[in-house]
Amino acid sequence: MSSNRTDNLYSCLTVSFSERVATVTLNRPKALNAINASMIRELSDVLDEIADRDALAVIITGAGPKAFAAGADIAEMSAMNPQEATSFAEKGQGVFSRIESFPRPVIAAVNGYALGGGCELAMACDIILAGKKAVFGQPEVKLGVIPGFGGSQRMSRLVGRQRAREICFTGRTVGAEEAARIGLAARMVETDLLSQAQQLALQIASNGPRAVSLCKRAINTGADLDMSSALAHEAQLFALCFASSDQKEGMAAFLDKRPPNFSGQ
Ligand code: DAK
Repeated sequence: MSSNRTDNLYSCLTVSFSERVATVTLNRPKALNAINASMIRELSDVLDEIADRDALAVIITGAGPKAFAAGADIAEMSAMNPQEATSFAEKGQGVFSRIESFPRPVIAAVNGYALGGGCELAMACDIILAGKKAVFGQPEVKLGVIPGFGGSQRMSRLVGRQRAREICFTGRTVGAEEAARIGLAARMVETDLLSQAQQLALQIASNGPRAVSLCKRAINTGADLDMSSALAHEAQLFALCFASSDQKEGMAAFLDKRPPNFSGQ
């Protein structure tokens, strides 16, 4: 399956599909892809479209050379009344949680500024690839607010509480090398960020789709449980694999010394 969507269903992002990998590009480059209410709504819609089209992996990146997303849209937020702020917060948190629990792996290809809500969006993804010019940070305290799309929680889970405090209290930026070193990013990519992200997505997509999906669930759910509950949860998901044709195909293919042909069932 390979197609590029050009019918402009979305105003703040674009989506294209290639070899069952969906690439979502945040597309407000003049505002450094700042996340506004429309983009939040469209992110939710595009997840529906990706699920309908049965893509096996998702890449999220930013349009233009400068930014993944420079945060929530400060101009839009500054004019919000309390009801609008509540709705923005609920919808934003909702869509980020949806990315986190989306049954397919989601890779953030961070090509520039990922600040505030942009950093929070990247952290809601499963794997962050940091381009050489990636710049992460939670500068909300400089605006007199705190991270509101889960940043304080996801940052500390990724890099540990000590480092999360230092990053969030100062609002300082974190470059690509440091991000990779402290576990905020999986790794730094020197060149060709998007093709490396596509390569990673294809490598994941060649594995049993159901197993990848259950593995994501095991890691994410287990992270919030004590070890013995997490192991019990892992055992349940492991057992579920044995009700799938992917498990039968994967193991039969190994024994037959041939590549597997997974159906995702
Ligand atoms: N919002 C709106 N516009 C933005 C923006 C943003 N976050 N970031 C940049 N822009 C716009 C700039 O206003 C400028 O527009 P024009 O003046 O050209 O019309 C254009 O993008 C280019 O930006 P600059 O001229 O500033 O470009 P520079 O290269 O000089 O600087 C920069 C790049 C990224 C260092 C700088 O733009 C910057 O500091 N941007 C703001 C970064 C920031 O503070 N981000 C955090 C935003 S606060 C909550 C949920 C979520 C949140 C809070 C609560 N609840 C659930 C309660 C999230 C909050 C945030 O994300």
